[in-house]
Formats: sequence, C-alpha cells, structure tokens
Amino acid sequence: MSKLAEASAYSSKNMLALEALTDVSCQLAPQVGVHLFHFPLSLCSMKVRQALAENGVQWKSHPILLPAYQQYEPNYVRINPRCVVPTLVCDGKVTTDSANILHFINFQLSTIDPSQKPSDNEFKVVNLWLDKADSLPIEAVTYGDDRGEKKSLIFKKLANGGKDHESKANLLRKLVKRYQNEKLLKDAYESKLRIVEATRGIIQTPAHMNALNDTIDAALIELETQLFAGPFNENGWLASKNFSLADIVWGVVLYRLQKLGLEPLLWSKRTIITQYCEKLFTRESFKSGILDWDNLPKHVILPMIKHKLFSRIKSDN
Ligand SMILES: N[C@@H](CCC(=O)N[C@@H](CS)C(=O)NCC(=O)O)C(=O)O
Repeated sequence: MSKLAEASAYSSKNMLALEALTDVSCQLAPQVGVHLFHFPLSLCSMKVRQALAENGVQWKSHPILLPAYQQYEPNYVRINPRCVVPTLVCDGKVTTDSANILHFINFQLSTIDPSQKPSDNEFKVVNLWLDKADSLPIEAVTYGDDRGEKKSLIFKKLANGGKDHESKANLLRKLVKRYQNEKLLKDAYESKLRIVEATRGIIQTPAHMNALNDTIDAALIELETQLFAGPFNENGWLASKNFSLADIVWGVVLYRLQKLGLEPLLWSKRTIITQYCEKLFTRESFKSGILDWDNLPKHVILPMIKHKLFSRIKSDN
C-alpha cells in the first residue's frame, strides 16, 4: 500500500501539496491586524481558532465557504495557492498550512506567559505528536468511512462515495483551462486537482479505505500508550505538563472521529482516551474556538445558499 493512501495529502510524507507559506507579503491580503480565513466546521480551521484563543490573540474572521467552493476563487487562491483553509494574515503577510500556522501563533503572536507553556525539552515530544496528528488521513475518513452508526447529519451527507471530490475535480479542470495564462493560478489549480483526484481514488477503493482504518486504529493505540506512560497520567497533558499544541490537534481529531460516529469502534474500551477527551472538550479555548462555531451562524449560511444557487445557474450556462 502506498504512503499516499495512508497519510494526509498535505503530510510532508506525500509531497503532493504546494509548499506552505510563512509570513510572506501579499498585496491582496488585509494589510493591518491579524486575520483568519477559515470555515467554521473545517478541522484545520478549528485547530487554528483554538490556538488563537489559547494564545490570547485578537483576530478578524473571514469565512471562506467551502461548500460554495470559495476556496477556489481566484482572489483567495492568489493569497493561499493551496486552495484550502485556513490562511492566517498578519499585517499583510500570509502564513499557510495549519501546522505551520500553529507554530507561528505559538512563537510569534502569543501573549501568554512562557512559564505556562511546554519547556524546550518537552517541545520535542509535542512536535512528535503534532506530526502524528497532521499525517492522519482525516479527509478521506470524513468523506469515505461509513462505519459510524451515530454519525452526525452533516457528515452523513458528506460521505457520498467520493461524489464531492468528482465535482471538485470537474470544477478544477475548468479553472486550469480558464486561468492557463496566469501561472500562479494554473499551478495552484493543477496541484489541487492532483490532490483531489488522489483523495477520490482512495475514497473509492475499499482496500485503501481498509488500510486507512488500520492507520487510525494504530494511531489510537499509540495515543492510549502515551496517555498511560506520559504526563497525562500525572495530571498533565498528552506531551507535556502544561497544555500544548499537541492537545489542540488531538482534541480536534478526536472530536471529528466522534462526530463521524467512530468513537464506539475506536476507543469505547480505551477509557483513558475518554478521560482525555473530557479534559480537552471542557477547556475554555475548545469552547470558543470550536464548540461556539458548531452551529453555522446565519451570516455564514445565507451567503452560502445564495452562492450555491448563483454558481449553479452560472455553471449551467
Ligand atoms: N493542513 C493543510 C490542509 C488544509 C485542508 O485540507 N483544509 C480543508 C478543510 S479542513 C479544505 O480547505 N478543504 C477544501 C478543499 O479541499 O477543497 C493546510 O492547512 O494547508
């Protein structure tokens, strides 16, 4: 089984995605203050919103409506050529890739007392757990795994056998043609098309999905072992005595797996993971960064419906 099938398309193991940007000037981005381009229910956006809350950073919200494919609009792609959310902009400078953004927030923007953060030594372990979470193939599981019996409605709709990825691929092919004379856009759409097609291939191949389930299973066994052996068992967190970025990313991953109805299959017998979830999900920053965004507000829903209708009419022409 190829690495591609087992890891996220954005994992450094895959080398499929365009390189992440770190603090790169962009004329099209807002020039003053901290801005986040994100989608309320996106996993990577959740991580970044919680990190902003944890680190006491004030920010302005720019919703990018994924179901309306706003992540492919030229003016957004000129800011984030990966055609994904989240994107962080700080005084006109762009940082992309959620893992990269988390580091940027933690080391460049944080306003909290360093004594409340992991020590330098602990940070090595934090990074290890960040990498493990980042390489999990959560997108394919979200769209392709229909084992969860108590899956929430919104995720039931997403698991449609890869149809969503087929629509995205069709749109991206049109965009590659339309913008063939603007190199940045053409390269961005081509790269995203390769990722979407690879992900669709995985979702639609049962053997790949089985391998992927095994990857998730193995990761949860490792998580359980670390919770027993590491700082969590002494009233600390996953990788360190103090709360860290590793807890943010694993909290979000576990929350997504729970929403997919996979908890009974994956960790109902691993009580230490349930205890860890309870501790994670009751943290204030989890509430403000994730739970408060769970119900899409009207100002997000209405433009999304309008955009869907409008773009359907446009693409029918
Ligand atoms: N971790 C990568 C991946 C981000 C990612 O996959 N974002 C998803 C939402 S969680 C997205 O924007 N999907 C839209 C699409 O693929 O069309 C990054 O931050 O660049």
